[in-house]
Amino acid sequence: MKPNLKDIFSGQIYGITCFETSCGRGNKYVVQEMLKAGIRIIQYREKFRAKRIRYEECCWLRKITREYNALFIINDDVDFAILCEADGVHIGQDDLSLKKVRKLIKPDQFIGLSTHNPKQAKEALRIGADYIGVGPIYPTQTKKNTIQAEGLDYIRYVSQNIDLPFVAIGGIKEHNIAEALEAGARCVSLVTEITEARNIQQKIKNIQINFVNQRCEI
Ligand code: TZP
Ligand code: MG
Repeated sequence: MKPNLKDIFSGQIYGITCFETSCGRGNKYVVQEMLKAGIRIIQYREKFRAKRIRYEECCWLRKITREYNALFIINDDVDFAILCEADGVHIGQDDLSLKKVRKLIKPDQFIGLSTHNPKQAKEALRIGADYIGVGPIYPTQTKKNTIQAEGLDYIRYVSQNIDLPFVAIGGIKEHNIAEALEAGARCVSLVTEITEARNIQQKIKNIQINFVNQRCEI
């Protein structure tokens, strides 16, 4: 059975690997720090590593995420998602179509789709994405060749109009995450804010306080 993503995404940080910005620390170390600090959604996203290394890392990360009862999602590499038995696969607008990916994966695996504007969000709902990425919210250096930042209005639009779990992403930091939550995000990804942190667990704890504050306001 597919997991209930609406529940799982609620009040959560969505962790993403980025070896390039991890200050020489390996993905295994970085993800372990994320898991120890309580992150329960991990996406493996490596655009510049050799395929064999990516596969080995995915196998290892699948094992450790299971131990922590965390979701494991693989970006782009549908073949790895099948072989490693990831929980889900994340694709972008220019990747293999959602329909084709659906044909390849198991019925209990889910698909996340990156969206950058209301039109793409509506289309994601129509074609049956299980969750969507919403961003970039602010300018970011992490995703190459990405389109212009959409800003908080895009979070507001999705939270009010699109009945799908979503993760807000792009340029979100400890200092501006409150704005994203206030705009309606329940799940947020902060890639470099976490991978570049000297003390990853402490950084995550500082970020998590914002979710607690938000719950108190409700
Ligand atoms: N998708 C949209 S923006 C982005 C991805 C993968 C990168 C976000 O990285 P950062 O460091 O949080 O800006
Ligand atoms: Mg992609």
